[in-house]
Amino acid sequence: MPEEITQHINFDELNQNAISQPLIKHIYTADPAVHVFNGKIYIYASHDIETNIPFDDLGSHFAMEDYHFFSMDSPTGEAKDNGVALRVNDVPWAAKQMWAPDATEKNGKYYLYLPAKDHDDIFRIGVAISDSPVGPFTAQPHAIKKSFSIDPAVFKDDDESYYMYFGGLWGGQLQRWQNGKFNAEQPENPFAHLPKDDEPALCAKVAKLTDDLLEFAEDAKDVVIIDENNKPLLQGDNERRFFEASWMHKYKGKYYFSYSTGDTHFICYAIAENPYGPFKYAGRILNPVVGWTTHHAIIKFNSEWYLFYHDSSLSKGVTHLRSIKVTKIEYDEMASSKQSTPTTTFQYEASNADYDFFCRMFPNTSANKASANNSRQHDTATRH
Ligand code: FUB
Repeated sequence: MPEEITQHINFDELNQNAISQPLIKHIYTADPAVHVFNGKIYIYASHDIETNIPFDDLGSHFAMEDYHFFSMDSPTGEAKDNGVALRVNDVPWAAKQMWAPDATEKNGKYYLYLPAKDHDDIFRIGVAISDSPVGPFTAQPHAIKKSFSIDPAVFKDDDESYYMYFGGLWGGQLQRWQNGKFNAEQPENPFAHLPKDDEPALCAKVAKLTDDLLEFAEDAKDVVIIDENNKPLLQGDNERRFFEASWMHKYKGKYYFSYSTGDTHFICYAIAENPYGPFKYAGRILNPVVGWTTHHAIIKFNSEWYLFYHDSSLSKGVTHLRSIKVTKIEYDEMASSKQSTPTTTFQYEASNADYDFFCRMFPNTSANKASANNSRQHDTATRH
């Protein structure tokens, strides 16, 4: 962690001006996946920890070992830590790096979906089950067959079908699965096997789940995001193309797929008529936050919409020590009704206020600068 580069930053001032404060301060938490079960809010989070693992662009320093999940009576209430819900040592197939989880409910049982590296250093996604939304969870002996990569987001549609959206580039290994099997060549190189800039972008994946929610009911399909000309986004379009952190929600009968653009640090979204897409690119939800990664969840609670996200403000810029926050969002119906292709359906000025302040702290910040420097080993502070 190159401390000297963050020394000029007044994090107290930055944090005071932030639109939201960390929900949880006694441990570091990240990658919120959030659901409302029986009228209560549950946050399924990564549990960030300090390690001695050197930074790299594979994210090896994100070496999380367990999960804690949180419950809230309302988005403005306290986030209660319900203790350790699952440890990596209790997952037979998993060796390390418990990254962003998600969960769902069916017939009174709770299903946790967890990505972790297996004993061959390959990211897989497994399931663990509990009678309680906060665990403890019991892991299935094997990962989901034909699962790969990271960041599962499980979406329950109105017809009671369940879909998993997943995938992540670089350390998330999605680029290693282009031919249906793991490409192990150049294991230390996060950029190996990526498409060229003028080729179609790698897509997140979607697969319907079996009735017991334990396996894929089909081979995973591409979540294609198309541009204003109905052409798939290109790999070089890194301010819009998918990188990681899938989330799905439904609004007025349409499917909203949202995701992180990774090395340009935006949360963007795209809209489709059905859960498989294609999804038309529609705009940004969240500008870059403090820290390299950005990851979010969108929920409806008591008729209002909320964005859960994380940043590294509490740790004063340490990119792998993050904290979950929440803020209200609104749909900008005016903007979307004026345009045949909506560009900004969400109104999230609060995020822009944060971003403006952030730009003043880091004067060279701009989306273009962010995209020019794509190294994951730097935190946001060191990028500028
Ligand atoms: O927490 C580890 C990784 O960082 C997640 O899987 C990504 O979405 C990013 O937030």
